Amino acid sequence: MSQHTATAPLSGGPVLSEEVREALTRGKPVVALESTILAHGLPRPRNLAVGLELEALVRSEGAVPATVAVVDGVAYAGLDKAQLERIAGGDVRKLGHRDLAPALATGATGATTVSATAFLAARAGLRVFATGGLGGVHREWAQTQDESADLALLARTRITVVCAGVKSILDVPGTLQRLETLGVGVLGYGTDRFPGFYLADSGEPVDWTVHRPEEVAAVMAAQDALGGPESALLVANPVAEAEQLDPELHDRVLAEALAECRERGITGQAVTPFLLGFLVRATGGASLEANLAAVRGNVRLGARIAGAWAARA
Ligand code: PSU
Ligand code: MN
Repeated sequence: MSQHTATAPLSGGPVLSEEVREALTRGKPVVALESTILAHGLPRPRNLAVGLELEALVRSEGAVPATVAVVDGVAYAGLDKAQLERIAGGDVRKLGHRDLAPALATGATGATTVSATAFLAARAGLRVFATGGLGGVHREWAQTQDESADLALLARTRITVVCAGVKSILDVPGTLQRLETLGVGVLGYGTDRFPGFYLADSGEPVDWTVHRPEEVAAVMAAQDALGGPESALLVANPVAEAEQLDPELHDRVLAEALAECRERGITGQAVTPFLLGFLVRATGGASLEANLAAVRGNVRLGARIAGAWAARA
């Protein structure tokens, strides 16, 4: 039996790889992984290597990876190598959850953002999802009203998202406020500070701190016991200080990136990839290394949380 034979979903959710389906049937830990970070957040060809590395990292922690994407109009949780290559190969769309229906109907191929990944993963019955940094409220919000669809979707999706906070290109206090308004729970993992994506500390506090995967699983169980609303749980896991981007370099280059974005009139879905790409170039790749360190840490922790969650069942 090949681990990459896709299986039709039971109830209209994404098509599962054989490996994911079997893990779900047996109550084994599974971690959903996002594909926009690969297709639109990381430069080629490194992105394909990273995609494979993240899947291997999940396996090394005893869990099964389920990378989510849409290929030729079909949504998948768990990609084979050829599908991952398609997503990493470039020229694929960026799909938020609102884009899923048109993508399916037109046979499009696209990478899923946090909102689309969380939606599809939850439909597949997955409970843990690891990514880099969430989308959120952009700094020019008062003019553009640009707030990522990630936030509203997470307010009504029962999934645990391990992230290094929200991308520091955003209005971090504004995003935290929106998460509070939307009723999305936030746990600091081993910290009482909200992480700053490339930085270990965004400068903002978090209200709740946990130190072990079992504690996260206990919070997830308590969410279910409460019975609603069906909101997500964010586990905010900081990048190690030794691996973070130099905070001074970060602040300087970010100011340049935001100015350039404004000058060029870049808006909508293009804003986040532009800013991330600008930072990579302007830091000589240092932001990329910090980004990858954060993602690796989140994927590892996601696998451990999935393990603790599976152990409760
Ligand atoms: N974090 C990264 N790289 C990324 C993203 C997050 O390290 O590319 C993506 C995620 O998929 C997130 C999206 O959902 O950016 C947010 O984009 P927008 O602001 O257009 O909603
Ligand atoms: Mn946006």
